Amino acid sequence: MAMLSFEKKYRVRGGTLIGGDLFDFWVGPFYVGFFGVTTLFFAFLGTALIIWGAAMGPTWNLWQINIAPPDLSVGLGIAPMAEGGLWQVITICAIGAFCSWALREVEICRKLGMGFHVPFAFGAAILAYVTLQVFRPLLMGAWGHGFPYGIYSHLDWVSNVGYQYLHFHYNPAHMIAVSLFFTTTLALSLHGSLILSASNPPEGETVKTAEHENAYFRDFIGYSIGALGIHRLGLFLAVSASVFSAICIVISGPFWTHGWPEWWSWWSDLPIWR
Ligand code: UQ2
Repeated sequence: MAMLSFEKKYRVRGGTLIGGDLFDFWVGPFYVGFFGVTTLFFAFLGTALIIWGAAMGPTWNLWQINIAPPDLSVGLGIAPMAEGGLWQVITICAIGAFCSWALREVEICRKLGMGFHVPFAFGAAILAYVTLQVFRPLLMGAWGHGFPYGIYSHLDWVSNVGYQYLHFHYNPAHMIAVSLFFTTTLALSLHGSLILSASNPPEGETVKTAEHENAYFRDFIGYSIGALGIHRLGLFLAVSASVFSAICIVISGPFWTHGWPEWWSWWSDLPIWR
């Protein structure tokens, strides 16, 4: 991997949260740190446990391997390894690895004197995962409500949970989350294409400037959000998509047990129709 000469200047000591100078070093291009070590620990242990779970299962077919959470009858208890315990330890490893990765991002932000926007954004993705695997199962009273680890099995879980609420697309928070995901792709495609169009002029012409970028959108829709603004909008849209994903699943079960289409009867029940 390329190691630019000026990068050495930013390989500064300090900014660590834990471990002081002990893990404050790089391996090749990668910063290590205390949380680099814990990330590797949880990631390798979790992966090894998934392989162990696959070995105990009936197939090595990559699509069909499945490591299921404990039976609903186990409730919030600890299950034997072969009966969901493995799923529980793998979930702990996953959360350990994700949080270690976020904290390693924080240490790098502190080291470079940057804002914490990157770990903040990653935190929204962690929130969505923890909501699915921990918060919702806790509120529902059983680890068995978490999704299984397997390619097809987790897709089946999504389908089954969807049908449990008759038509999940009527979930208002799900509607907002989907709209935010689509708007995120719209914003990134507008931004990516604008940057490429300005920085890849035809042969023989000079690279265009920020003024051209602003002028393009002012000519086009009468408004330019600005170079900083588009990144603020992108962060807002993407983080909001994850947060509304977490909301849409945590309200399904703990706060709404009927089908989602039925939720909309508040509309026809409005007194203004009488
Ligand atoms: C922009 C701008 C950029 C951009 C983009 C826009 C110079 C390089 C894409 C245009 C974006 C707008 C008008 C917001 C669109 C709103 C939604 C909700 C998708 O003005 O400034 O910087 O990349």
